[in-house]
Amino acid sequence: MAGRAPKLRRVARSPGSLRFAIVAARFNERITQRLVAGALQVLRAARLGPDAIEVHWVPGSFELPQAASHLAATGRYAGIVCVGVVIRGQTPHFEHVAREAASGIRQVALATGVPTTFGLITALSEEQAWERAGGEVGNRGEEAAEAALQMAEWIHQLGNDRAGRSPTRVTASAAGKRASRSPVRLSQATRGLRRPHGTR
Ligand code: DLZ
Repeated sequence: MAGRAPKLRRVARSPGSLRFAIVAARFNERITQRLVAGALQVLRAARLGPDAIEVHWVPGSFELPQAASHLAATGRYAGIVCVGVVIRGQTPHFEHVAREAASGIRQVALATGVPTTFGLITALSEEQAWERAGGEVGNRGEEAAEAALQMAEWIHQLGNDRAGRSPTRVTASAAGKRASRSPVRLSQATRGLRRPHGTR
């Protein structure tokens, strides 16, 4: 049975300089637009700063991991939400694109430590895809945005987040500018969000 998007809660205060990126695949763009809208809605509900959400478009889902990797390497983002729509066609192309997107996104998250979430629809038909883009079966973009917020918060609570503070590769002058920024307040962004299953 298909899953449903979690019910979202809003948060009370602005976390200032915290940034999130959405990376979206243009293939099946009309459906992907719905995923982007869902992700934006969740991130805006978290009351991030006015310039804190960026949307980057790439040609197809295959390119999502590479784009996410470049974004993560900047050290500017507390989370990256990848969205795309892969629909089964007449050839095994579907499997290659879906598999590489999934494993590439996982690799970016593990290699960089930046929460990089999987907001892809992998569907057998266009109808199934629409159902998962704000239809009967929820919105994969919303879910991936909420997962990014929750992971960013959890990493912050561990004291392991570096977003907006000390990226690994920066010039001396860029490092100076970063050091003068106010610290990231992740808990403000995600306060009130649903906790993962099985936790209190
Ligand atoms: C080529 C291709 C095909 C057949 N199907 C999809 C799809 O269903 N969803 C998607 O996001 N992208 C698809 N692509 C494009 C690839 O992701 C990629 O952009 C090209 O293979 C170029 O690398």
